[in-house]
Amino acid sequence: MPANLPPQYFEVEAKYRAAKTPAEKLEALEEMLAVIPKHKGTEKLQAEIKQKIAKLKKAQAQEKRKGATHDPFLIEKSGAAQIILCGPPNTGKSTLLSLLTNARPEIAEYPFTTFYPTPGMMDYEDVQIQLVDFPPFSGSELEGPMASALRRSDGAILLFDAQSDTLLEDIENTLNLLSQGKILAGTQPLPLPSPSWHFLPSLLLLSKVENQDAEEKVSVILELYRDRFEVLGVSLKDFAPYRDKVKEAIFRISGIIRIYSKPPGKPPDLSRPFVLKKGSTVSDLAEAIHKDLLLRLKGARVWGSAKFGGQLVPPDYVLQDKDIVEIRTS
Ligand SMILES: Nc1nc2c(ncn2[C@@H]2O[C@H](COP(=O)(O)OP(=O)(O)OP(=O)(O)O)[C@@H](O)[C@H]2O)c(=O)[nH]1
Ligand SMILES: [Mg+2]
Repeated sequence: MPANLPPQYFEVEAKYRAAKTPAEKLEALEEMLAVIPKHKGTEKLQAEIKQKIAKLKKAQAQEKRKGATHDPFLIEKSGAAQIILCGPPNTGKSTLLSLLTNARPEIAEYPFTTFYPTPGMMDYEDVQIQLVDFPPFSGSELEGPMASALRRSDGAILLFDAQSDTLLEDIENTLNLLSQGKILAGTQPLPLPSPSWHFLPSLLLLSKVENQDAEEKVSVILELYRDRFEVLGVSLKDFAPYRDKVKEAIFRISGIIRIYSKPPGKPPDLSRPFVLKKGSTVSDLAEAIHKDLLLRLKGARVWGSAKFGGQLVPPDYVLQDKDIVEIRTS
């Protein structure tokens, strides 16, 4: 039986052939099915179209599932802490990553260069800290995956261009965007508006500080935000004089301490610290060394933060960065 197809059908068929994306193809196929006369002569053609539609729909569903599991902002943590570099476009985030790690992100004079988060490893004395270069914040909304990544991280560097004519606005916009994701940034812990909020340890870094005007702006920002942030002005063009200060500041917000364990009667192993969270106690260290150690723990001798070297301290003694500890068991 002849198909006797109407001209309308050939129009949508041409559209189908011209379609570039699977979504366009699917749309054209559905139109073809709608306009095709439904009689015996077109049954075979109808079946073919339906088959093509089913195939495309299946592929689309698969893509969606893949997309759902592939979140570029799910950055696997490595090293002792993960710190995110974020802020408005073109402030030097990628430049900073390239100066402090071996990562080689794209850097350009124009804004919106970085599309995906890019990690790199920064050596700080005897630990490694992961830095993640973020795409710039923009618009009036903080994307959900970005907010989640910030909440999972250990801290952030909020980077701004000191030469921007709208520096104060840039800073306030960024803080507002973070607030939208219920993220409160600050260098020292701050009271949260409600328990669903998250405190993000952060530094306020100002780049492009290469003239008097920019230096004066840094002083103003320092004055305005001194209760909330540690503020540092730097030039990433001539970074050498700032490098150590910036690395130390990053370490301070990372929320970690390094503890060197010392076997009784032997010198400490200063090459491999135990990395613990700030506020950790002798008990936490014992647990990190070996679970069984905790059961037999009596206390420790501490060199460093203790009043005198080798002082005996109880299990709940709070350790400080670079303490040397000799665990005492029963
Ligand atoms: N003079 C000067 N230029 C800088 C400084 N920091 C960055 N730049 C320049 O600013 C431009 C932007 O640098 P990027 O590192 O790509 O900035 P970004 O923040 O990663 O930019 P987006 O990915 O677009 O958000 C580049 O041309 C850099 O060379 C600085 O401290 N001084
Ligand atoms: Mg970038």
